[in-house]
Amino acid sequence: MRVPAFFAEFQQATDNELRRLVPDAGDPVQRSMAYTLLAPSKRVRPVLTLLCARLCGGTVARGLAAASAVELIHASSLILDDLPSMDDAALRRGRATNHKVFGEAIAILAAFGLLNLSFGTIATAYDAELAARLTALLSGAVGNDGLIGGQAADLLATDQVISFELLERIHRGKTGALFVAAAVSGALTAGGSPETVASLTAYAKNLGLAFQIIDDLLDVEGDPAETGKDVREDVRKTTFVSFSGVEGARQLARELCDTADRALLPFGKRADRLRELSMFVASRSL
Ligand code: GRG
Repeated sequence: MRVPAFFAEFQQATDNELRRLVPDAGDPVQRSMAYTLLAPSKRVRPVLTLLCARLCGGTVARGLAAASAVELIHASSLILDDLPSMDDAALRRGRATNHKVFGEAIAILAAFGLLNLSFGTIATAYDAELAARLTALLSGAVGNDGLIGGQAADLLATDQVISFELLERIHRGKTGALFVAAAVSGALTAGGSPETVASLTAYAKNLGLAFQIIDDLLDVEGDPAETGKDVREDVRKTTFVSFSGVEGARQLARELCDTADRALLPFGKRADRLRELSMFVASRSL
């Protein structure tokens, strides 16, 4: 399976900007940053940012710094997630995990380097008012109500029986929060109205959870040659698949994508690309 054809334009723009921000050269920390950041990725989150920017009448050029900042945060989280003290993973983006190549100390510094660069990129790309709004948005997505909180709850739930509500809360933080920030940041770079931002928030919230459910499914029945990461990483965790079974999880992801699409009704045909994105998310194998 491939990503939708329209991804190419956004992936290319993002990749070029990320290569400019973090050339694969220089000291070990920079090479370690580039190693994970520039490895093959679907770039779903920056694609979402740029689609939302366009939907709100903006351009790829103006949305690109926000899209890159979101991807920098994502790459940072992947390095941390794979560490021996977290998921202890060996394969990521089709390559040995960052700490396996650079060692744990450099990998941790590289993750901080990417996170730091994300906020620096926003600060230098936009006027003070927009930069402040985007910084607040992204720092909220990274924080205790987002990636960090979700990850902590996920780690504490290892080997524990947890409720569906807690499982959902974990993944709304670990995965959903950055999807929402990706969509909203794109809209803000294009001056999207509060109503538009609310609709895109609802879309991205549901899309992000669906994305995570399929991620759980791929942990069970995915092909590492296609996903580029280990399978059976989640055996000690409650997942959407252990809760609902393979078919139940797939159905749940479809329902969430339908709910996501309903939030796009106010945009009519202008949101067709976002509908294509949710169709991809519901059926992806990579
Ligand atoms: C301080 C940034 C920061 C994070 C600390 C480690 C952590 C807290 C959170 C982990 C978040 C995490 C890795 C969630 C999993 C999200 C997920 C489904 C990743 C796979 O994303 P894809 O399929 O990967 O989009 P590619 O490689 O295509 O980008």
